[in-house]
Amino acid sequence: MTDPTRTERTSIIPSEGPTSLPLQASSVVGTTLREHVLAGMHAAPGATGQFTSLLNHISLGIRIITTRVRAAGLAGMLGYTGDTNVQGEQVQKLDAFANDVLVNVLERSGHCGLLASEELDEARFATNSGKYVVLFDPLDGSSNIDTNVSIGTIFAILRRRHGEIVPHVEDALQPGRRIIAAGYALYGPSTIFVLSSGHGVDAFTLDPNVGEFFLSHPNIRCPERGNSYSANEGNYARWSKGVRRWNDWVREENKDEGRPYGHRYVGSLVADAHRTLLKGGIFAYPADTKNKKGKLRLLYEANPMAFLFEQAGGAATDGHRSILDIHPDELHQRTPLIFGSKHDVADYEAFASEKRT
Ligand code: AHM
Ligand code: MG
Repeated sequence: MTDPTRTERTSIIPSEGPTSLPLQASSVVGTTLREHVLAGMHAAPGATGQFTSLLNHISLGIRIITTRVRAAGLAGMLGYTGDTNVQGEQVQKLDAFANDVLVNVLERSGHCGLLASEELDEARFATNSGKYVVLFDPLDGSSNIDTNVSIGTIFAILRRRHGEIVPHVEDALQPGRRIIAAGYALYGPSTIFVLSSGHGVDAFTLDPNVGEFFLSHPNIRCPERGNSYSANEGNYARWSKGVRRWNDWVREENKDEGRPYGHRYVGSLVADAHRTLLKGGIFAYPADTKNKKGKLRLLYEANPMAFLFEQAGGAATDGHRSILDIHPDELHQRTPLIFGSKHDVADYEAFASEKRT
């Protein structure tokens, strides 16, 4: 009998030299993240194990952060440190903790040349010989911590640019098209680690008793069209005419076209993204008269999500162009961010550009 949990897919870490590691889709329930990544390494001719090691260190960081998030109310971790981050926001203790954990595991991996975080003003050099760049938001949605709403960690991995002997801060400022792997961890009822190395998207669920991530959602595909939209409609009056028109349109009654769409908005990017990835539909955080460049950050929020959605057959845009095609100018650059089912994103772009009214 055919095992329905098996897939024939083989995912390959992007080519280029001996650092390339195929992530073999040993997609059987019971497969650990570690086994999945290791199988990929064994299938890659000339693989050095560095990428495998880097991913395993990130996974360790996420497991450590999980333990603190789970115990937040008990361990006296709620409340503010009193510091403000580069965005001018108060840093909560868990933000600082998650940042420290990820910086630590990345430095210890020995394979990260440069890292950048939402919680660090500047990019940080890690290991000179490390060929990878890791950009991350250690704990996104942290304003939700006090009310026990799901939060997450988001990351993207790039290679350092060619020809450099030591890392350079500019290594962080590469367009999302050059991402070789990205993922997020969602700290919800369970902790889920969603990962793509450029050939599809897989999700692993943490068994807290075992302390391992097990493959739970192999080869995720985002439906081509959904029936829900996710946006902070409190900003309606600040949106452009085109975006307001899109919002009116998704709420209009049209039985044949499946409208109105349902409204779902957690206000925690990873939670809204995960639902949209699995169920389809659209998430939109457009620019508005208050956040003229958008609110979300390109390098460690928008780009990893865009990479994952494109890998799952979805799309991500700033309203006019693919998020992954944006050439960054600065580390903490913001962007309008819209992602989801490809037809829903195309509809949004048509309204936002006023090609459709
Ligand atoms: P943060 O990086 O400071 O946590 O803010 C990002 C969060 C996202 O998780 C979420 O999508 C968005 O901000 C919600 O913004 P708003 O409260 O304006 O709806
Ligand atoms: Mg964030």
